[in-house]
Amino acid sequence: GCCGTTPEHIRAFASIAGEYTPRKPPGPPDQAAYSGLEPFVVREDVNFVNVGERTNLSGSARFRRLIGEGKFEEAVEVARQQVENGAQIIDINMDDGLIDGPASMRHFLNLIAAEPDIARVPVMVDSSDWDVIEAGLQCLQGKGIVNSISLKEGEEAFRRRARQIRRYGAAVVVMAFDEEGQATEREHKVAICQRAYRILVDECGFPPQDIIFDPNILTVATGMSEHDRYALEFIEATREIKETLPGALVSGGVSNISFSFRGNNPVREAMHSAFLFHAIRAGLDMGIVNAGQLAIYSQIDSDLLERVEDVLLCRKEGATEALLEFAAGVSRDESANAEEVEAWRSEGVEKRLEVSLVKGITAHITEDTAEALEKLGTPLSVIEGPLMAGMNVVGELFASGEMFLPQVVKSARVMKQAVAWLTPFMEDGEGATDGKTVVLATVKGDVHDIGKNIVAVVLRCNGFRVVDLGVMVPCDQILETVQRENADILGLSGLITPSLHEMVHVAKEAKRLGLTLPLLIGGATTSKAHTAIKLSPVREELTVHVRDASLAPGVVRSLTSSNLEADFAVGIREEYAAVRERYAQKEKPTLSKFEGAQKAPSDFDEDAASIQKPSFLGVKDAPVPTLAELRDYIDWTPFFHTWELKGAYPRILNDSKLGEAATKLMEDAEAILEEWLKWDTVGLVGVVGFFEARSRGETIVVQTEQSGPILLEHLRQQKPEKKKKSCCPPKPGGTNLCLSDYVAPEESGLVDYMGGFAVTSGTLLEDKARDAEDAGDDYTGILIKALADRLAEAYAEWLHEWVRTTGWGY
Ligand code: THG
Repeated sequence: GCCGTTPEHIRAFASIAGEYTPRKPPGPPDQAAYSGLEPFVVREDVNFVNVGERTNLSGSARFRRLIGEGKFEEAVEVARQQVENGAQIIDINMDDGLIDGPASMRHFLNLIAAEPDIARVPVMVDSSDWDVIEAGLQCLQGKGIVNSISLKEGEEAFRRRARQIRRYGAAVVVMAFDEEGQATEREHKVAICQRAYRILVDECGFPPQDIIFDPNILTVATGMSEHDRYALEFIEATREIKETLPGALVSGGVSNISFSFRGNNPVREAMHSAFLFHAIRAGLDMGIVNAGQLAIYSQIDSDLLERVEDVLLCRKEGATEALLEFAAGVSRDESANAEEVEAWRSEGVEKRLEVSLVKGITAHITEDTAEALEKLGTPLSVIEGPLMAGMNVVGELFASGEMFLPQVVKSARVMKQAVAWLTPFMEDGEGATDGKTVVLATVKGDVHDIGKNIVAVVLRCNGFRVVDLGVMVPCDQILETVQRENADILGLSGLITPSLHEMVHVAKEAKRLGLTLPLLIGGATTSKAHTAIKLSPVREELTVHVRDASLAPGVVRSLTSSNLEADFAVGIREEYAAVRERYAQKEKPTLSKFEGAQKAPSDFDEDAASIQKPSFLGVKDAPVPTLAELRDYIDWTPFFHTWELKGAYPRILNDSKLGEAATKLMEDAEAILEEWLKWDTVGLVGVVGFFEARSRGETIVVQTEQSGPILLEHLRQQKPEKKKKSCCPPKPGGTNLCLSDYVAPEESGLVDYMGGFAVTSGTLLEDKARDAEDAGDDYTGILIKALADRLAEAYAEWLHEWVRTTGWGY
């Protein structure tokens, strides 16, 4: 041709090239390989892959707090710390009921993508929610891992997810779940993995090395014998999976194994390391672990190791008990033996009073108080001397976090008993303290008072005079009391949202009357933001939000001290001004037009709506469960929150800081429940009703026998279309819903229904609580209320189940 190449040239090239075999283009690597900014190939010589577990909302209290507070930048440091400590992959989990999972996943992944030290490692996107996983996959650079899918919802769903993951080019963790649930035994685990392997490899085109099986690491040493073999079953399943499913990897969440020892890290770390030692020998390739916190197997204390392995390998009868006993010594030095416990009884009377107060022991309080009266001469010198000194110790221990609320309330009980014993010896008028006065009230419309009562007890312990007006207190009564008592501080409490408006009203009235005392705001519905934005601007004087009871004494002391008040006030004013500033600058959501929202298609589908008729119409007394039945429905976590022991039940019982206080509290609660179990009834009462209902636009029209139709009006969502910058397409519909859309519309001609119920556990227990409080035992009074609150919730739960299965039966 044109450049002078002749057929001779071509023949010459061909004869030279003919001596070589053609190059085979490389197929996919047969070793597992992932990547972040850098590739990570799991070569033969990689003994075990560390996956960092801490970037997990339910796996790290710190990470959860940071994400919950929107401090994503700080949360990124958790990821960095995992990588620095040797994580070769990081597992990221944003599953939490209150957090927008996909958005958080996206935001967090985008942030770490900009951090080369972190982004160099591959990411394992961990969620039980497909939307979160997909959001994650769309943000990953390189080749990540999906954690996880399973056969739990059958093969069809499994195949669909697997193919989607394959399209994103990710590897996948497959949990050993199937339609029957979680596999706990070797055979079942292996069978599920084998079935999943065939589907993935034969039908979905997965290379075996992109499959990671997780045969479920489950918690051992729980005290239930069914759990004894969990570690062994995992290890044996791992061995068999590695033998029968070529190319696939095996992984697991290692820290799960030791949940029963939460709070005791030395024991947990020994368990993880010993477990890994055996599991890796059986073929475990990878594990989700707290990177940087693995004990070295050969360095584990041999006594501890022996007991740990007895448990893990199920080597001995009673292994759990033996480890538990040993563990108690590993974490806390509970040196208090019986001799020491009694030793304090031979101390001087002042010291004995202090010990009784600090430990909350009432057994000796009258005899010791009597002795102190004899020694010091007057009741007042006993109260202002050793008793106040003891309470000051309590106050200091509380402030420094060494004592917790239930213990403080118990101390107050001891104090009250001592004072009650001394009162008959006092002259009239004696004992009236010159302490500052705090008026407390739960505002009109609100009946909740457990938290407020705790504040009252805590303030009294700190030497303040408290006038507690109780619940549902009208504004004028509150302000009259403030004037009459010449109060120094007014504290308002509220748990439900309408109380916020009532508080604004009280603040306005206080201003109108020219009352200049500072206002304290507390209770579940209140917040620093609401206080700063809605309440503070009402009056010149200070309004302070108090987040929890333990902070109340400090705030009250600052506000009533001539030394501290000025600085404290300046600090609060600046802080709240900043809150208002931020609020003012926040972008306010724009709403779409109501008419437009109304026109959006409703999801109501006549054919799909299979309307079930309730077993009766009208209102009836609800069935009442026995207390024994109800016990299983109790949600204990909020019970601990009431006492400012913040943590989830049951793990809080083993918490290194709160565990002891929580366990004692639980024992006291159980003792009361045991007592109640002996009664015929605790006074649960409920009513339940079902009614014909139809929807008319945003209105639900409810037919009642007595009073004709009742109209329930509802708001319709007016959310604007999702912003374009989000990387997922907006979901169709779903932004303009109204509660009425869930009831058949009138024009459908169908008859639909609506139900409701109301319950109380308070008809008898309220009196019991008052009896205890009248007897000077606030601790028991608050315990009873906190339990009654749990029983009401449990009854609602129980009744809801009854409605769904029996009363309505849909
Ligand atoms: N398999 C797969 N994925 C998983 C698990 C699994 N993901 C989640 C979990 N299990 C693995 N990750 C963790 C993370 C942390 C803990 C346990 C498992 C843990 N955290 C401390 C605790 O709860 O006591 C947190 C203490 C703190 O707040 O600092 O133990 O099995 N595929």
